[in-house]
Amino acid sequence: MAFEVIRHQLPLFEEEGRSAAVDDEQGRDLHYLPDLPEEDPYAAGHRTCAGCGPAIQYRWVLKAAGRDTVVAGPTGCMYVANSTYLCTPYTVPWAHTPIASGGSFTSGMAAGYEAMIRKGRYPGPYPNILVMAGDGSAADIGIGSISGALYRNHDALFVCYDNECYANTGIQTSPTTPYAGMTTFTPFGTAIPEGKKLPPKNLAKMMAEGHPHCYVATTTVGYPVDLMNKTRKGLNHVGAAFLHCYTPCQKGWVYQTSMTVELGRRVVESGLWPVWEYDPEMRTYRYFHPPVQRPVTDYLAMQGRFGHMLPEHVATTQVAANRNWEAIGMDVPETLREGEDPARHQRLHDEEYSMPLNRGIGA
Ligand SMILES: Cc1ncc(C[n+]2csc(CCOP(=O)(O)OP(=O)(O)O)c2C)c(N)n1
Ligand code: SF4
Ligand SMILES: [Mg+2]
Repeated sequence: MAFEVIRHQLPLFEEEGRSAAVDDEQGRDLHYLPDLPEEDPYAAGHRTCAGCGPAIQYRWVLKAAGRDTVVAGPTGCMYVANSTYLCTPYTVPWAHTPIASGGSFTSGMAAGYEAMIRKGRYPGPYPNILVMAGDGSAADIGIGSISGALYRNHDALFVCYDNECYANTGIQTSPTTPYAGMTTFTPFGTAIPEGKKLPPKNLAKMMAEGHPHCYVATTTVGYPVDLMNKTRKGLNHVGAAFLHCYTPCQKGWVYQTSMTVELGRRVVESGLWPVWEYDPEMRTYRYFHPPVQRPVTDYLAMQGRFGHMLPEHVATTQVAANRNWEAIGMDVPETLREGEDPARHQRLHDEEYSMPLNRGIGA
């Protein structure tokens, strides 16, 4: 006899007035809410850097998932910095996987729980099963195993915490490192003044277009309620889900440690990280339209990794942002169009900013 597999349906949090969907003065800072869960399956005491974006993401995702959760973590900062000998910050079951195997390991967990529940060997309900992999894992070394898991539609949430570099091994470039982002493998110099020459891989769109039966979404640590709700939607979706989260790396990007969440908003407001949701039933995208549109310099100037940029590099980045605005159905203001002209810029170091808060060291 086969037993029924009962699944959780996690309620969503009220978002209105709490995200960047409202003006700065009204709601930009109203993210820390009394009705969010008190539990922290990712407890204090880990050893990530101060201001670590991936650690913030881990905390919010596990808060949203709750106690009945099993989580896997492929090799990366969030494995190494979180698990010293006999000690992890998790109060839920956690397992490390090789960097390439986050998808296959999580497939096995999902298939195993299903089979055990059906056979009556696990009382259920089906737990929240998720993996949180870095960009080096999810967009590069382990993309095959995650794509396979999405394709086979295992009932799990596959999260990429994207700090836009291979952080744990010394800030090397990854496929999601942005154009002109300086890493230890993309130094700037006379031969290649921009540092990184290539545009970033559009991982989330690849996942949505390539696996149209899956729930896919993007988010950032700048919008905790959005992050938590998309976590819950991904877990509630019966089948595979993929969440791509922008998570600044203080050490690799060189910015003031208190600015992690601010970066998570400015990257959206400057058009460099479109926030959206893909609905697998309707096969449509729903794009978030931020109320503020900033020049890319408001974002770039906060980070030392961009401090070397020349006028033409800033203009190239503004071109990319403007194409993103158009792609998500927003008008491009005249001032931002003018920013496509290198003659409108100076070296990033000498640029003026409309919101000159906290310049990155070296920028
Ligand atoms: C097959 C394989 N290649 C290389 C490594 C070395 N390695 C360990 S952590 C890491 C960086 C992973 O980067 P990412 O997934 O982006 O996570 P982050 O360190 O940025 O958190 C690398 C390359 C490895 N463990 N396994
Ligand atoms: S190097 Fe970056 S990703 Fe790694 S722990 Fe530090 S801030 Fe976090
Ligand atoms: Mg990384």
